Amino acid sequence: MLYHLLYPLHTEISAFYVFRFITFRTIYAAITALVISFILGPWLIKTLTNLQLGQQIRKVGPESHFKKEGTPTMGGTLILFAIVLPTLLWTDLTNPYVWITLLVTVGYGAIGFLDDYRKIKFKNSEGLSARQKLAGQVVIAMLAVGLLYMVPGFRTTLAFPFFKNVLPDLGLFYLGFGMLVIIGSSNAVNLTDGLDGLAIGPTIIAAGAYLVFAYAAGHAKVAGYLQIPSISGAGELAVLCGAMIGAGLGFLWFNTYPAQVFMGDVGSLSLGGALGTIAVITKQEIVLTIVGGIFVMEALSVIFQVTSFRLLGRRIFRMAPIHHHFELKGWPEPKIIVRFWIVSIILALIGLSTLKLR
Ligand code: 57M
Repeated sequence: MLYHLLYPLHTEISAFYVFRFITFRTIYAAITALVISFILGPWLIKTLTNLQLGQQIRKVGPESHFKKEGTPTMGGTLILFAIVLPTLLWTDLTNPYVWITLLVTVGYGAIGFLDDYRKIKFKNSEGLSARQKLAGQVVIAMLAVGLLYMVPGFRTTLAFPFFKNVLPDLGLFYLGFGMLVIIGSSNAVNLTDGLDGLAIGPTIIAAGAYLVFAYAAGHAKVAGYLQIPSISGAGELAVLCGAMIGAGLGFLWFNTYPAQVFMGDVGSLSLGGALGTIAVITKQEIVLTIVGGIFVMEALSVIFQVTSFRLLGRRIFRMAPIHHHFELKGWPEPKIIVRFWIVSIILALIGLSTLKLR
C-alpha cells in the first residue's frame, strides 16, 4: 500500500524514490512486523489467558511438559497478523506471487485456528481429525498451485541443487509435486513445534535463506549470473520473507524458554505452508529439504518410528518426534532448542551455498 501511495510521489519528493527498492521495503516490513508483535504481544497473552485459551498437555508425553499446562496457545494469530499487515503495507500489491503466498498462509492459518479452537473448547488435545486437516490443506494447496500455473511465465521445471543443467519439465505433474511441497512443509513445521522456540527459530532462519533466494530469482541480472531460474516478480517475496522474519523474532521474544505463549496450529501450519509456497515459486523446492532440514528430520523421525513399531514392534527413538527423544535422554530443553537452531543455521548456509556451487 505504501509502495503504491508513496512511490508515485517521487517526482515531487525525490526521497520517496527509495520505496522502489525491494531491499528498503524488506527491511521496513521486518521492522513493522517486529513493532506490531512487541506492541500486541503482551495484550494478546493477557487476552488469551483471560479467555482461558490455555494448552491441554497430553498425559502420555514427557513429564517435563506437565508444568506447561495452561500456557496460552494460538499466539500464531499474532504471527499471522504481523506477517499479513506489513506485507500489505510494503509489497507491490499487483504481484500475484504475494497474493498466492498470502492465500496459503492465511488459509492454513484458518485450518489451524479451527483445530486449536476445538482443542480448547472441548478441553482435550485432539482438535480436528487428521483427515479433516489434510483435506483442508489439499484444497488450499490445489488452489494455490492451480493459480500459480496460470501466472504467465510460471515454469513447471524442477531445479536441482548443485546441477544447473538438470531441469526436467514435470508438466502437469508439477501440480501434484507443488502441492506435496506445500503440504509436507506445513505438517513438518507443525511436528517440530513441541518445545519453546523450536519451530520458530528454524522458521526465521529458513525465511532468511528464502529472502535471498527470492531476491536473486527476481533480479534478472543476479539470476543470470548465478545461473538459477529467473522469475520475474519473485523479488517481492523477499519483502514477505522480511515480514516473516520480523513476526518470527517478535513471537520468539515471548515464546523463548520458558514460553509465555505457544503458536498453536494457527501458527505452525501457516508458517510451514508459507515456506513451502515460497520454495515452489522461487524454484528452490528441493533446496527446502536442506534449508528446512530440521523440519525434515522431525518428520522422518516420526515416519521411521511408526514404521519400525508397526513392522518390527520396536521403537527406534525413545519417543518421536525426535526432540522428545533428546528430552527423555535428559538433555535440558534449552539445550535441545539452541542446538537445533545451530544445526538449522548450518543447513541454511549449505542451502545458500547451492547458489554458487553449480
Ligand atoms: C503437534 N503439538 C505439541 C502447541 C503448539 C503422529 C504423531 C507423531 C503426531 C504428533 C503430533 O501430534 N504433533 C503435532 C505437536 C504441543 O504443542 C501444541 O501444538 C502446537 C503445534 N501444533 O503450538 O499449541 C505440545 O508441545 C509443547 N510445546 C512447547 N513449547 C512450544 O513452544 O513446549 C509446544 C510449543 C504442547 C507443549 O507441551 O502441549 C505436542 O507435542 O503435542 N504427536 C506427538 O508429538 C506425540 N508423539 C507420539 O505419540 N510418538 C509416538 C509415535 C506416534 C511416533 C512414539 O514415539 O512412539 C507426543 N506428543 C506429546 N506427548 N505432547 C507424545 C507425547
